[in-house]
Amino acid sequence: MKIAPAQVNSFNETCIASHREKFQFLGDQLAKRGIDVEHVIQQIKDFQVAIPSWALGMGGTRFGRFSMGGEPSTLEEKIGDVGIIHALTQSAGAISLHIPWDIPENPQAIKDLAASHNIVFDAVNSNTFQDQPGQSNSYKHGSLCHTNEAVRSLAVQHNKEVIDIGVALGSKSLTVWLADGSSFPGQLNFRKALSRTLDSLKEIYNYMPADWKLYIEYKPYEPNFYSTVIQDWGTSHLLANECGENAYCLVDLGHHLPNTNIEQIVSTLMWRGKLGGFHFNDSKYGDDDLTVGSIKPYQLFLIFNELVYGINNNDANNPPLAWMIDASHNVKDPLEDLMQSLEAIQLAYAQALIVNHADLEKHRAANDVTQAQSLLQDAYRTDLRPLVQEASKRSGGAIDPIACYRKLQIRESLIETRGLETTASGL
Ligand code: PSV
Ligand code: MN
Repeated sequence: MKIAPAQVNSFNETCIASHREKFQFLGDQLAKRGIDVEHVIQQIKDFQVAIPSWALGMGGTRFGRFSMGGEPSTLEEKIGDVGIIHALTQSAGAISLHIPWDIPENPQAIKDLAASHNIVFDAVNSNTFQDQPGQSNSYKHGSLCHTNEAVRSLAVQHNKEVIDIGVALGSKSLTVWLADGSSFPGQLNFRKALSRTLDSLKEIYNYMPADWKLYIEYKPYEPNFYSTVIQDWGTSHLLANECGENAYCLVDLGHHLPNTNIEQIVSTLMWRGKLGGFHFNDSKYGDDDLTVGSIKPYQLFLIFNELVYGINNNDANNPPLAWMIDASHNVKDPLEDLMQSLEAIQLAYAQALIVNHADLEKHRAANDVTQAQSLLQDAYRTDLRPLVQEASKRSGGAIDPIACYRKLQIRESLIETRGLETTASGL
């Protein structure tokens, strides 16, 4: 199903008066603080976040999964769902595919379908953490790090096939996340496992077209619980450096031990020009994959504050970043959940854009800790929702995307066409 611009416009008519009032008031307040409101709106309008093909259905835990109905079961339907989100928000103009969950049978047809929704293909993701039916060798004891050369070459070959699929779709990057590691002390020779992983990654890297980027994710535990081969950003950075200039670190917000200072990691990686992109989500305990901004919105703002600073002070030529949501939806409508995540990302970005870095540096130079802290909190505590809504409206999106989604009864229509008993591929 496709949402027509007229449907969004007529929804906007129902809330335009109260929106105008709030936006006018906020705009005046910000202008008095010397903030270029038009510039901030333009930055928000330009900001696009990719939706992963595996996050459009209900997720689940190892204890169970509760279906929502109307979930997409084919790649075509998944693209249709991203199209719905993009039509309502105008901020999700890309999809990221996980292979082999979503292998396009006819890449050109899939490309055309995506283009009809104004969607492009973001990074392609390989999967060497699950065995596929009929697979010659198992990934049970690792993939790119495996002790057996035959398994390593199977995993390398898979990554090469993923690159081929990406090339056919117009993707320009490959994201590698490895489950490789060990669950018990003694199981793995850390040094040899890392060295084998580097050799495998180099082979994948060398296969990529020259204008592609390799993003290397890290994660401290799960599904292995004693060690992972790429456990942290330092290891990812080491591997990226060894692979070459088109290899970068990818920060998934859920892939850190509790209380890790992620904003500092962002700052360091940008300083070295090695930050490739983000997987956004939120968490209370581990890799919970909750809605972005639902648990630690201040942390999200502090991360964006470092990103904006890094973008504006880009002496290391860090390339433009790849932005993607990597969340799971166990109890909420996935499309609503993704729109909540998008709003949280846009809000944190907008808040970071109104930080006066020149003043912040003055406070830092004077060691005025109180003022430095207050300056950041002041930006964070400014309610910029009307500004984000204005950006959406000006791009042709809904002032309130979730309210519009409900008004248009989209989930009901999806259930009507796809049925109640549906499962989307993914985790
Ligand atoms: C692993 O936890 C991860 O964050 C990686 O990005 C995977 O590719 C993704 O989740 C989906 O399983
Ligand atoms: Mn991830």
